[in-house]
Amino acid sequence: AWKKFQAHGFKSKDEFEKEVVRHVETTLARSMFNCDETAAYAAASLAFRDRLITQWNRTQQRQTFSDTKRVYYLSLEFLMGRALDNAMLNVGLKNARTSSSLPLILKLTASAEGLSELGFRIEDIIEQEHDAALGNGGLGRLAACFLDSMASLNIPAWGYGLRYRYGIFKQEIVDGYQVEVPDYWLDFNPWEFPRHDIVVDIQFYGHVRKYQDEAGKQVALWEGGEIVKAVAYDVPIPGFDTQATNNLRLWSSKAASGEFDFQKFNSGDYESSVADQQRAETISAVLYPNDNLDRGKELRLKQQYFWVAASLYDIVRRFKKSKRAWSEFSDQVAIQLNDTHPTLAIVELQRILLDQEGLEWDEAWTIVSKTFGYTNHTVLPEALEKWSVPLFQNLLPRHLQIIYEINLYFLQLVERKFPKERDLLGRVSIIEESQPKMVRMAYLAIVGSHKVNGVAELHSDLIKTTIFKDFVKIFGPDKFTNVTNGITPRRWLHQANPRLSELIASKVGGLGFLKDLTLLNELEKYADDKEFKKEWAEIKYANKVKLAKHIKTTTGVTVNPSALFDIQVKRIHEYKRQQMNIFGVIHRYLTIKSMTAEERKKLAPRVSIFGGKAAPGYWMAKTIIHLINNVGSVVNKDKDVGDLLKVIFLEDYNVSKAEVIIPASDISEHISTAGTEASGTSNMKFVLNGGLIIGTCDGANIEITREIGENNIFLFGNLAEDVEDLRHAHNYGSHAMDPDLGKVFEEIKKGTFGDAGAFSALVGAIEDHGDYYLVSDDFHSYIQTQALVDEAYKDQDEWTSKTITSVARMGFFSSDRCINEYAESIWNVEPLVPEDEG
Ligand code: DL6
Repeated sequence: AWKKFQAHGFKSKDEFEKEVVRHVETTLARSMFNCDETAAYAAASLAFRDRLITQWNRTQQRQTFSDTKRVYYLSLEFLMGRALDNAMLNVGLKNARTSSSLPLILKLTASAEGLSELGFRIEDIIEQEHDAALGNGGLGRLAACFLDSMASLNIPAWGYGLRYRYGIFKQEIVDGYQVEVPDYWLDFNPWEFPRHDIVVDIQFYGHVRKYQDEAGKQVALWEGGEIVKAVAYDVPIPGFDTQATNNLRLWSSKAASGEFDFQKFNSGDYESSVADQQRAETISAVLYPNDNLDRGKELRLKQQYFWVAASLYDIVRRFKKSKRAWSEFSDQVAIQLNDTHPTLAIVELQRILLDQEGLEWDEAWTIVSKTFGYTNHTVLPEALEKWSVPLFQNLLPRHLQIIYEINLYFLQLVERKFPKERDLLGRVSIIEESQPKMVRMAYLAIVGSHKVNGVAELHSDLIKTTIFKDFVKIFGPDKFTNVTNGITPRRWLHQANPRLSELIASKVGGLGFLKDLTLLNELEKYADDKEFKKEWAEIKYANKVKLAKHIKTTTGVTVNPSALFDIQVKRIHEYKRQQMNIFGVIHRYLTIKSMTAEERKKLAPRVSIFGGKAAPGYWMAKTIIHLINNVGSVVNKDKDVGDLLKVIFLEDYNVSKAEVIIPASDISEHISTAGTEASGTSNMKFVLNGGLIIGTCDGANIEITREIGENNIFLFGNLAEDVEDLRHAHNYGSHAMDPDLGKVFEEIKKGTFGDAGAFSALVGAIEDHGDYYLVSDDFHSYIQTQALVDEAYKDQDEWTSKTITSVARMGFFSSDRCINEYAESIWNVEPLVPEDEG
């Protein structure tokens, strides 16, 4: 294995060391004497990057020469996290077959030893890297896991996204409040290659002129307006245990002139001389920080068009090089729309084929609708994108015409199929007849795609029976399918939890499970093995000690690593119900306070850990953060309580922090109102890292239960099918508050956790305004189930067995399985195995 490793990694630690020194001295122009950790990180990354380039070039050439079908994954978010650790894992293992008795952590051989000889610890070097945080939450992280899986499975694929100058903001907690700080992640980024030769002109505004050409054909010409340039930046995506290295292309915006206006500058008009440039650069400046919320801002539509137009230009250019007929386009190209954000790509391809390539409408539309697949990630009405028609008319006049035409043909089809159903036409029209009229992007995505999928079974069923019900009737059920989400075991087990990964490898015949996660089922026979359980529990404890240290350094609070770590980390949102969690914590606090010393002794100590960002304009979510912090500052210094309860809010939750937090959980919370969380993916990460979960019957929790068994999960709460009736009852009948929740509210109102007024809206939403997220309805069952968790945790031996059994049964949740399903049932693409790996 070592020999094979040498083929594409570094031949020895000396070679790696030499490369690092070379980069320090030549690329960074520093001497080894003043090489600090930042410089060592830069040099190590550049050394690994050099290895990636060779493989990346080879993969691209092979894909081009073999003229194979490619997948293009269009996502406005890619939440990549750190790259160096991942590159080391993937490059370091190159060509070493995982099924063989591979040395367990090869990456440490060359890189760790090499760095150590230079005087650095590899962990400290990895810590230097700034997360690439070009996403909000689940949707963006899913895209990153998919890139890893596509490369690892040798699927020819490109990701296309935006190169935001500022990714998601950094969160600081000041006096218990969230404060947003810009994220200057691009200060130094060795993982991208600017492609100054790949520049695309993108047009906005202007008008459409229609005329007849010499052959008498109607032609539409989009004229005038303004041009902005899209510049490509490429990020290599190495596969694991393969040399295949795919590409993520991110577009950056630049003024068409590229320079400021000299005339204005010379006449002293300094400010406006740079205005055009700044306006152009604004397009790719910031990631909109909303998760599951659409705000309909013009700049966001500009971002969307800028990105899809540049990407399609690129895709079409690549196709045209093959000299194939247009009718073969969908044999060569599969485009997946990650939610509705890239839906304009459907319209843009139709425009290119009609206006630039001169195809007839039907011919063009057949190609378009065979090319696209659309993944829906939410049923929340506030997240379903709609754009105002006047906004569209102004920014993209030709696209609006095409949308109207798509809609016309679609409605004619509906009318033919269902001639008596006049209401249906209004319901499914892509144009909503509101004031102003709106373009319904999800409907456009459905009409223009050949497959539509949800991201977990319940979610895929829900979209078919609720928001897209009419479309199932029109197109038939086969157009709608499910692909349950998954996670990459490389990052979310091996990288985040190397000791657990090694222990598993020692029992399941090596690291092969990182490529075929179902091999984990071999572990099940160790669920009652004393020695194995001991090691397993020791690793969990060590991970908790590591998190406890992080908590101490970042919050100053000392937590006991033997306590039950109860974690909820995800975006803060009312539907995810962090408010229910903190109300439960207050209930626990009040219970402890009312207990005798004897009673307290019987309690399992708990640390309740929260983390997550609130969208800056989402006031209620910010109030939840405020309450968590205020409860923490009361509880954590209450001597009556001591170690029995600690409440922690971890600042600035992101991918690299998740890699420390997730392996340390005993229990994690996935407690959304049933029917609201499309899938969730952190639920999978927590279980894969040997934690149990408490959750509602929602999203992928349901399939996790199916796989790991009801005895290994703590489920509670109302079911999705009951939610509508309950809401109706709240609005039209009486809404009796749960008595325990009532006591919690009394305490908040008394001012125990600071100014009660600050939390009146949070409490009022439940007490007086319909309790839309059913917090009161589920509270009793939540508290009772938490009591079961306490009980179960007392039997550490049984708890450990449960976690081992659960991990053994998690094979289904690999993003490799997911990508195989997409490849087979949606994209119709085959892997292209690198030449010497076949
Ligand atoms: O599919 C990835 C992820 C799911 O796991 C989450 O349950 C879901 O909330 C999230 N959806 C969005 C939707 N945003 N938009 N648009 O982020 O997708």
